[in-house]
Amino acid sequence: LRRQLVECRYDIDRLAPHFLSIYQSLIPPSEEKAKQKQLLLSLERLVNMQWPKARLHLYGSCANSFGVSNSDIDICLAIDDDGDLSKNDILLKLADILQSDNLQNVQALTHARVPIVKLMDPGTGISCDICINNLLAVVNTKLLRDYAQIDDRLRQLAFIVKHWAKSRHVNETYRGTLSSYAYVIMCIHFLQQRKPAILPCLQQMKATYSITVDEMECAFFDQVEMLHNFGAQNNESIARLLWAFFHYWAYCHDYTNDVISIRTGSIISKRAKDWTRRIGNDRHLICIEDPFETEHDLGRVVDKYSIKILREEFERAANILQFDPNPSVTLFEPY
Ligand code: 3AT
Ligand code: MG
Repeated sequence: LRRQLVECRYDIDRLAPHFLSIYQSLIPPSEEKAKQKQLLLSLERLVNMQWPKARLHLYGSCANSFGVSNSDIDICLAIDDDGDLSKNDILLKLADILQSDNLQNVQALTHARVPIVKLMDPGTGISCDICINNLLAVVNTKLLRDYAQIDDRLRQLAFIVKHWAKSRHVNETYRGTLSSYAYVIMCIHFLQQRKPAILPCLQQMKATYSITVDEMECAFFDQVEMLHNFGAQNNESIARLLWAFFHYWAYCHDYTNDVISIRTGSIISKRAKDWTRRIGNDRHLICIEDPFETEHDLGRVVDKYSIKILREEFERAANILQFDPNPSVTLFEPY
């Protein structure tokens, strides 16, 4: 069976227009972006009345260019610890400030894994989560956004993979499947590995952007406008790439030994990272290295039950793209 599946169907490229139109239907309209910017500015004005030097940054899918319409927005409050206030104090103070404005459902979740203030802006209907000083997320958001500008096929692939993952309920970290962030990293890695490559490895190139966050140096090449032709030697269509992506995760990835790494633009071994044993809750059943926090396995949420579900879903997707007469419908059938 494995051997049969290595060559994809002869007419795979004819499916490209179907997948492109699905991609297009998922892209948020530009008015939505404008509304988000507006909300960000008005929140910043409020925050600055209390903390004049504090800044608000968008991160996550509303800023990394992998967001679909009507997503909630993720905001990071960057504030200098003036020593007196703990993170929780800041969070509670922030909730107070926002509460007194015309915002709804303001809630401080101080005990969450990432503590946040949640709120809803009745003017725009936009919901947002605000966290404190999570600058690493702001930097990894920039890395993803920069990759997206190099070749359109990354955004196309990642939108469709995220749409598939949501439809099939395998984008639920609280139930042991993968985050959207992890799926985008998997797509970047996959496009770095195509022959010829569709994406470069920005962290291995001469750094033009560098910032130190939590004593960690985050550096990469960010003049991506110079890389617009990078993938031009490769003319694979989105349909072919989608098939190859699922085929890789269904039949080719070595789950026992390999870690995917967009930081190095290669596959590295679990042994080299000492990810061969379960330590605490880290089981390393599917290994996806975070580009900056290299000791973090983005697959650490996956357990012995959910790994089975994930792999079955990768196989299902690969087989649908291989054999199904109408794959652009079947692929996303609700679970
Ligand atoms: P959705 O469109 O909301 O599904 P998203 O891109 O907002 O996707 P997530 O909700 O998974 O993605 O995460 C929001 C951001 O938080 C994305 C990334 O900048 C950061 N982030 C998420 N998970 C991790 C992680 N494990 N390590 C570091 N940063 C992370
Ligand atoms: Mg999000």
